[in-house]
Amino acid sequence: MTTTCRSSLAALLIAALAACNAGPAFRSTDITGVDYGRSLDLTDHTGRPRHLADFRGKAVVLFFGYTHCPDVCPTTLAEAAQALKALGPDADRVQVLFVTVDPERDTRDVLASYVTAFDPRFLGLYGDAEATKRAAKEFKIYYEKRPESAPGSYSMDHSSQTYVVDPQGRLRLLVRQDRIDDELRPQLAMLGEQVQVLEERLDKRATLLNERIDELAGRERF
Ligand SMILES: [Cu+2]
Repeated sequence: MTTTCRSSLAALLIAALAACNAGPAFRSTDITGVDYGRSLDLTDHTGRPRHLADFRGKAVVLFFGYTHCPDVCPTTLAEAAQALKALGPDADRVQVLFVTVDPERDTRDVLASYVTAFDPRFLGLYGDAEATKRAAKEFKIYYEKRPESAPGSYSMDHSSQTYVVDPQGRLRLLVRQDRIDDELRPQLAMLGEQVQVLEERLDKRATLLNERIDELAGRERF
């Protein structure tokens, strides 16, 4: 599982956002409760130190790759961009993170122009060799330099899975490559409905809470 990292990101987004049991069954692997993928300490392409906790409140779509990747990474990023577009305003609840496994060539500037070309909301993350190793290990990502015929040139083998971390910061899904693109639209539609239901529920709760506060405040006065 080292060459392609194409996956149906929409499925991930939906599953991560649909934080209720009534949601549809997703084909991605539910890895809720695993003891890895709990932290991430890297720098984003604007130079800001980033931790997984920074993204609480958003579903995080996380994958590891490198900008010289000839096919897999650009395909995945393009798919992610498409998924965000299809989410419309709900895309504000999603953060796509692209962690480079090739920090030697993927400098901050390279990452910045690469990821934002797909979607300006994407964040590229990088670290030094040690930090990269730690991040990859934490998420069980394999990567290795593969020298090519031209002197000094190389490609990177890397694991192809994409992860989804839920808005509470818990690693929830592992999505393997080659997920069916056909699922994209219908699942996005489902997501839209579920988000709406959740929002209505929250609105209702907020109203009830406000009424209760008013009631208590009223009592205090007498
Ligand atoms: Cu790649």
